[in-house]
Amino acid sequence: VISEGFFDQLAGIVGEGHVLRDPDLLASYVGDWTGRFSGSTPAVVRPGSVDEVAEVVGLCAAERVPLVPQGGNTGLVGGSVPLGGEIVVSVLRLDHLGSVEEEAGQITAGAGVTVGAVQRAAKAYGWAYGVDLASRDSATVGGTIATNAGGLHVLRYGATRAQLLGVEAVLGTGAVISHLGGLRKDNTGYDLAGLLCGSEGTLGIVTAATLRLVPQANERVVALLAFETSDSAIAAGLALPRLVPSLSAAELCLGSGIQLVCDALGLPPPFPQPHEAYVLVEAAATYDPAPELETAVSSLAGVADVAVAPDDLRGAALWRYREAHTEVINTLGAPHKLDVALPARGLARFVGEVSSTVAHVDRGAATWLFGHVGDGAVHVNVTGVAPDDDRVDVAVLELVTSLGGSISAEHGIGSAKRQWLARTRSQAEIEAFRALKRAWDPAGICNPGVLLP
Ligand code: FAD
Ligand code: 2HG
Ligand code: ZN
Repeated sequence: VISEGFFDQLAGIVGEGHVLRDPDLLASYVGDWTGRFSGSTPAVVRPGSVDEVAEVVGLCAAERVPLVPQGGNTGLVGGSVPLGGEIVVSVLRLDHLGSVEEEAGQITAGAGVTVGAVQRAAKAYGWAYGVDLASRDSATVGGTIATNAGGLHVLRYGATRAQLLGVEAVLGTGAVISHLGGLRKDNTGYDLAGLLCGSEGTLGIVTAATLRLVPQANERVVALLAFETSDSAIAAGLALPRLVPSLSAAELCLGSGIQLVCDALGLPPPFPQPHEAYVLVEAAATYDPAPELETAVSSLAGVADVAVAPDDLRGAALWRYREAHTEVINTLGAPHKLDVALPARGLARFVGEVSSTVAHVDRGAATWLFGHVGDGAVHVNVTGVAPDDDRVDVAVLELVTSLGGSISAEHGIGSAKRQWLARTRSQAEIEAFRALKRAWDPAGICNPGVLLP
């Protein structure tokens, strides 16, 4: 039981108006984006500076009060909500965005700045941010670092970890570590930013980061390729990064998912006839990338039809068929989300088998597959299953691990997959995780319900 004095002390740090306790105000902080995970909290605290974050964490550590750091609350593995009654530390007020360092190609941003805001700032100076995802206008710099978010351009620029030049963070002890100098070369010991990246709020709270920017590639071509079989679509998705130097995305969709998106949003079908599978491709460069994409596509086997966007508007319309999958699947009820990666040789077999694996466990379940085929990853969404019935999760993850894959390609472990960590990380690795956790969060207050089994 937390004493009233604790909440008074919190209010003393951040101001009374930034300690929310009214149940109506708490609602949006305790439930996750998918609707599958919801908890409760005695309070949401909204610090406005790194010093306030440090005082809040220090107080929580002293009083042994567990906390969940939260950014945009778009995470998909139940890691951003207080499932164990923790207090929520929202970092959305850490929204200071520094100016783009034009020559160095970098920017320093507060943890609460959205990815979309970083992208827009970069664009204004002829640069771009290498990470893009459909949640861009809610997902934050801090949240994408904490989850090492991937997104649509990993095959070109890497995931969030590859963009990090430095972070500022408050560890679970309340200590502030800051390394925001932004040097491209800086080989001076442990990569603390790299460790915080993907730590899912279990080691501390990221408060700011210096991010590398990438050159803007103004010439762009977007095309949707239709295939008669998912095998040929997957083979194409895996081959394209090698064939097209300017490739910036290769995304798989299946006929059933495209049909669902069209029905839900009232969109026209992309082709006169439906096809079993599709790969959405984007190439971007400082020269016209269309000829090299065209040459590559003409060498692919099993292409049934091709739609090339003549302009950006039509390009965005083609992207909509792919990007809308997440929001449209949500209309069917809270999905079970299994974001997995497979070795290239096992991906087609996985995609071919996973729907029947799910149906075998639960005949009423529907399986939706889409995602970053160019990275060897696929998003498995299962609808028609109760939120707390994890039999299909078990069956899908068993199939993934039996084929040598990873139980999380990019969304993280969260609370949803913590019991599965030992399937992809060895006992020695997990012990190293725990040692780090003990050192950086000795009171065990930072997101205690996620990541570690
Ligand atoms: P939150 O959801 O608030 O938190 C996520 C995790 O990070 C939690 O464990 C939380 O405790 C921790 N955390 C948050 N902020 C901090 C901080 N400052 N310090 C320490 N820990 C913190 N993900 C992808 O990887 N690729 C995609 O393509 C993608 N597309 C998406 C599309 C949609 C429509 C949606 C809804 C989600 C998508 N996601 C995707 C998932 C999600 O957007 C990412 O995981 C994102 O990184 C979460 O950022 P956030 O600010 O919303 O973090
Ligand atoms: C995407 O790639 C996101 O669109 C979300 O990672 C995936 O909804 C999902 O399962
Ligand atoms: Zn994704």
